[in-house]
Amino acid sequence: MNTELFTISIEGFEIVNHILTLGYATMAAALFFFILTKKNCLPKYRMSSVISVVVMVSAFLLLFIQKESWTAAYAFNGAAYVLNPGADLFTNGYRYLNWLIDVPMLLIQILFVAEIVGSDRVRYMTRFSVSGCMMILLGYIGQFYEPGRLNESIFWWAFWGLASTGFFIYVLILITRVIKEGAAKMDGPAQSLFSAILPLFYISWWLYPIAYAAPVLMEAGVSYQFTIVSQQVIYTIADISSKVVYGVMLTVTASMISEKQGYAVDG
Ligand code: RET
Repeated sequence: MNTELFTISIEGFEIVNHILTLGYATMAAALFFFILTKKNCLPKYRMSSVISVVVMVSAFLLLFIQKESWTAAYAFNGAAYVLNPGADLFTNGYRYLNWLIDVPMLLIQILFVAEIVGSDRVRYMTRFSVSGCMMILLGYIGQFYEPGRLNESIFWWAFWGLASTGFFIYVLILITRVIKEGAAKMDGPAQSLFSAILPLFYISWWLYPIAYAAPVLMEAGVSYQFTIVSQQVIYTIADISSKVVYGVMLTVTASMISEKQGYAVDG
């Protein structure tokens, strides 16, 4: 193996270390936010906060492991960071298993604030869970063949990535419908805030396939270091916006519409 190819500069190594730490520290901080603000809304909306708590715990653990995996995979050779002989390779695989929990949770969470109830809720829950999990599982298979890995195969990486994208498009169609349906029941600032979740969703969720595709840059001659560092930066921005910012927007919307319905937070 040509380990030269896998050299990371001090700056590159530290940026990834810092950004992964920022990621799990944000999840830990937001965990407290969701617990402490749970009672700011009517009981019918509280499942949204409960789901955010579940997502925070799972993301905290994953990002912590991800950072440990990063520091273990490389060793300082006096000038730069190189692959640590005998250590496990750095892998994004854990992320996918975390998404398997978080993706259905994030998609189901919004149904409570959008007040989609009864059989409609069950239908959306089923469609979201099945398509969300399929999207992740197919992407998980594909990431084993990522360009730059020892067993790279551009064909299989693109094949599974495209198959996964089919389910992603379906998720986007469904979420657009849910956000429009929910917003139609609201008015004033709550409606504006809730509607703003749609662009946030589109931007933050597209970052994941972009990070998946980033290694193809290496085929175009971009360095391993630049590719891997930008991939981790993109993932972290995506994680913070799709889980934390999204959850906070839902919590604030829920408290606004609760107040409108005469709910007063006591204590
Ligand atoms: C993959 C594979 C390549 C094609 C597509 C993908 C989409 C991933 C998405 C992930 C979202 C994750 C979230 C996690 C939050 O915890 C699997 C990278 C389309 C959209 C929101």
